[in-house]
Order: sequence, then structure tokens, then C-alpha cells
Amino acid sequence: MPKPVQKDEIVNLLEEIGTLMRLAGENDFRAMAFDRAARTIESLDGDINTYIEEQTLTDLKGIGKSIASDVYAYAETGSVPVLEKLRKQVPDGLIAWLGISGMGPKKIYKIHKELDITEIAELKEKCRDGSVAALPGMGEKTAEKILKSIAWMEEFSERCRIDEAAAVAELFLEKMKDADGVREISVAGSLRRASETIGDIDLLIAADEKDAPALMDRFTGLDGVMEVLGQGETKSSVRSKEGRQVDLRIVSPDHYPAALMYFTGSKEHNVALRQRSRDKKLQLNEYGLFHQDKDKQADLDRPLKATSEEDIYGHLGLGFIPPELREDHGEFDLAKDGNVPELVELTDLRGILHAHSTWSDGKRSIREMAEACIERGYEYLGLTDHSRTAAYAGGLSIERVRQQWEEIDALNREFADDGKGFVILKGIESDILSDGKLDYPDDLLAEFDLVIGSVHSGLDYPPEKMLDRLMTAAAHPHIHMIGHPTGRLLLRRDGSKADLNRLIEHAAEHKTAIEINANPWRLDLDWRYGRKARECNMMSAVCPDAHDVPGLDHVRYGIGIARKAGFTAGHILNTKPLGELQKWLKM
Ligand code: DGT
Ligand code: CA
Ligand code: CA
Ligand code: ZN
Repeated sequence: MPKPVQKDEIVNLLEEIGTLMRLAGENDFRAMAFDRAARTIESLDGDINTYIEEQTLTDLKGIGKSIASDVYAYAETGSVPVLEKLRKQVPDGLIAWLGISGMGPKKIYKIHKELDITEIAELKEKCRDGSVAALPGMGEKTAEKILKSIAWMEEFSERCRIDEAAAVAELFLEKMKDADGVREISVAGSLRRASETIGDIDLLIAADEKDAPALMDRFTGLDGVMEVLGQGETKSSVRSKEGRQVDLRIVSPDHYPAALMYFTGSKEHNVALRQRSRDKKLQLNEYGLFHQDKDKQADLDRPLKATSEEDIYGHLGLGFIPPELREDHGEFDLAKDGNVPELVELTDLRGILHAHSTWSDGKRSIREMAEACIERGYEYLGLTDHSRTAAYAGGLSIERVRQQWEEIDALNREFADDGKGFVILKGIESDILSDGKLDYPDDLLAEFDLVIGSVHSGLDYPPEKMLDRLMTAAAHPHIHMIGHPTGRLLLRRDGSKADLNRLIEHAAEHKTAIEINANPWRLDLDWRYGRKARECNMMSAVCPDAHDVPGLDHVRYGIGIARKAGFTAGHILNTKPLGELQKWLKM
């Protein structure tokens, strides 16, 4: 019997085969067939397992006999001969080249074959000495671009996006939490602080000394471990299969609160706390909070009693400071009478704003997106497909907008009749044109429930010009919100350097919100603007910019950023119940 498979699993499998075929220099038509099959399965409506059980995959357009039998083999045995063969055939070094932005598998194969090199170090050398430029169809410019991309990759490869780190951390947590002797377990470090990118993943366990060695053995021996970087009695580091470093520290239960605080960081927050401790004639370290001895050292015989981080903050005259705020970026000022205001939480979100459907570049129908929102307990979906200028993303002509509204009206009637109390708002993600204008005539814009304005072209405008564009858009009478204000892609592409402090003031004056785009590639507005935004009473929203159903759940990362920004539910539009939101949008 075939094992049940996930659609994504098969899509990844087919894509990997296609990519490796190109890296192996095989006929592009064969590779393209795998790409096509991947697209077909990706957009498949029914359960793929039915097709596998009944061996009817070839009924689908774009799936031939040979690919179908590869998929059946995978479901049956968990592996595919052609893939195994390719993995052996393609040098590991070449696979790393895929991380160089702008380097597709075809180009990689060409350079690899012509110059007989497989390592990135060799590639750099050949770019520098003119060999790459001399290849047919390459030239100086290409060589320079490759070098620049490699420099980028090397600078950032030590860090990763938060969704990647979270996935690895969850796997390790899951496998450690029920182990014998674990009294408490938590992630710490930048991941616990919800930083936008993560260096390494830090885990902390409270356990009795006698249980520590076995726990360390378990950790370094886990399935997800590719390489043990170091193993000690209280600290070990491993590299996960995904290439991420994971550090585990084991401390005794009575040291756990101080250790959790210490290893959550940030370093800067810790420094400020230690200063605060000394001001109170106390000493804080990773083992606890102690009275000072004569030499102003920690008197280890006189610890202050603390069973939680909250207790330690309490001794220092502070309320609990949520991990997201611990950046020494104003959190101590934010705490009035020692207490930080209650930050927005994931469960505060009442609805989704900023999502795409198959009407533009989304992968799911409006109904599917709406039903996924209902399943997650949301009250509304502000659907915002792309506007007409975004032709590359299937932007909507005026005529298509009106057709989409008919579909939305019909769905809303259906939801009302079913008593679901769920509403789809007619929204648009309008391109902000080069002069700051929006993408439709005003009378049409006025008819939308929700207008988000985003820059998708001319991202390289000089900062002043970009600011002008954004300011013009923010003052438009029919705009409600600016989308991803800098356009950055984390670890890939810097965003615009336009002065967002000025945009924030201006947007707040015009009652235009600026979103926190929760897509883990973006996390834009940056949390560092939180203080400015709060001072100006700017509204924000935590927006998934979802292009498929899993994309909706990216709001969790946006909530992390909103909390880092110091935002309460009151700062976030999509915590409002539908009626209040509609009132705000009409203001
Ligand atoms: P990352 O890994 O670069 O994303 O950032 P973190 O903050 O996770 O840094 P990491 O993994 O080097 O260390 C975890 C925490 O341990 C850090 O946030 C604060 C604490 N820590 C590490 N080294 C020091 C140090 O030298 N001094 C102080 N005060 N704290 C440290
Ligand atoms: Ca870390
Ligand atoms: Ca670390
Ligand atoms: Zn969007």
C-alpha cells in the first residue's frame, strides 16, 4: 500500500528533480516536464492520494507516464530512483551555487562545465581572473554581478529568516520536551525575541545534574542533526540538516529563570539590567540575582528568591518585560511605573487584511481563502488583489474588478444566509505609480472597502524621490494603508532608504495606516519605527500578504514584530471587530 503523501511533498520532489537535471546538464525539455508536473500538482483540487491509489495521475494535464510512475514509486518506497541517481551525479558544491541570487541551474551548469569548477571559492576566482566574463553570453557585467551576489550570500548565510529558524526549533523542541529529566524547556536568544532574522537557535533546558549527560546525548544524536559542532556537560552545539546551528544549554532548575533571562538577551538588554542591578547593590548573572559582597561581587550565598523571570524583574523594580521588547530600544521607558503596556497578541486578531486570490497572483480562490479564514476563527477577510499596472502579477483591469465584486457579493450573501457572520471586504493592493498616484480613477477607488497602496516598481528610486511618492500616496483621499513601505526582502535585497520617520508623521496626519507586512521575507514596517509610530498615533495592521492558505498563518511573525514595536491591540487595525473596522475605513 502506498503511504499517504502531502501535495507539497510531491511538488518539492518534482522541483528538485527538475533542478538537479539542469545542474546535471540534462536535456532541458525533460527538466521542464518535471516543472510542469509540479505546477499541475500544486494547483490540483482533489486529494493527490486518490490519484496515487487509483494510479490515475496520467489523467491530469501535464503528467506523463514516466513522471506518474516516479510519484507512485515515491509513495510506495519513499524514494525515486531518478532522484537518487541525480543526487549522486551532481556535485554537492554546485548545489550551494543555487543560493547565489541570479544564478539559475542552467547558468550554473554552463560555468561548471566550461571551467571545470564545483566550489564557490573557485567560482570567485574565475570571476576575478576574467574566465567567467570570457564565456560566450556572459561578459564583464555578469561576472561582477555574480561576485556581488556571492558577497551578499556570504555575509548573510550565517543568518536565516525567522520562519526557517522557527521550523527547526519546533522540531528540536518537540523531540526534547518529553525526554526523561526535562523539567522545563524553552527557546531563548533572538528567536524568543522574535527578531526578523536569526543567527543561531538557542534552547534551554532545566534538569537535575544527573540527567544532563543523557539529555545531551539525546540532543546530539537526534535525527535532525547533521553534524555535532561541540558537546559538553552543560552546552552543546549542532548543525541541523537545514544547515542551522542549534545551541542547547542545560541548567539546574534553580538557575533556570536567570539563565532564561540571560540567554534570551539581547546582550544590550542584559547590560542594562546588570547596571540596574548594581544601582540597587545587586548582582545579576546567568545563575541568579544576588546581593553584593564587600567587593561588589555576587555573594553566591545570598541569592534573591526567584522562580520566574517575572520575579527577577520584580526585584529590579520592573514588571515583566516581554522577550520581544528586550533590545534596549526604549523598553525601560515604555514601562510606566515599571509596567509595560499589554502588547498585542495573536489571539487579538479578528480578521485578515491584505491577501491575494487566483484573480491576481494568489494560488487559491476567494472562496478557499475565505473558508480558511473562517476555519481560523476570523470575522473578515480584506481581499486585496493586485491592480492593473502590476501586469506581471495578473493585476485587475477595471472590468475585472467589477467582476470580482460580483463574486464577492455572491459569497457574502452565501455567508450571511449560512449565518456565518463572515464578511469579505472588497479591497485592492494598488500599485503606487512613479508619481505617487494610485492605479485607478478616484471614483472607482472610492468604491473599494479597503485600499492598500504599495510600491512594486522603481524600487531603486533615490530616497527623496521615493519618499515623495509614498507621501503623495499616503495623502490620497481614498487610500487606507501603505503596504510594505521599504520593499525589502530580508537577507536578499535592501529596501528603499526613504525617511520613514517623515512618512509615519505624514501618514498619521492623514489617517493612513502603515502595515506590518508579516511575510517572513519582509517584516516591513520594521519594528524599530515603533516608538515613532506610537508617538504619532499612527495606526498599523498585521497583514499576512497571503498568496495561499499557509501564508495566512504568517501573521504570527507579524505579531512578533508588532510586539517588538511596542504596539498594543489598539494600534492594530485588524484587532477591531468588523463594525468598528468598517467605521474606521469610512472615516
Ligand atoms: P543571533 O543568534 O545572532 O540571532 O542573536 P542572539 O541574541 O540569539 O545571540 P546569541 O545566540 O549569540 O546569544 C544568545 C543570548 O545569550 C544573547 O541574546 C545574550 C546572551 N549572551 C551571549 N553572549 C553574551 C555576552 O557576551 N554577554 C551578555 N551579556 N550576554 C550574552
Ligand atoms: Ca542565537
Ligand atoms: Ca547561540
Ligand atoms: Zn500583496
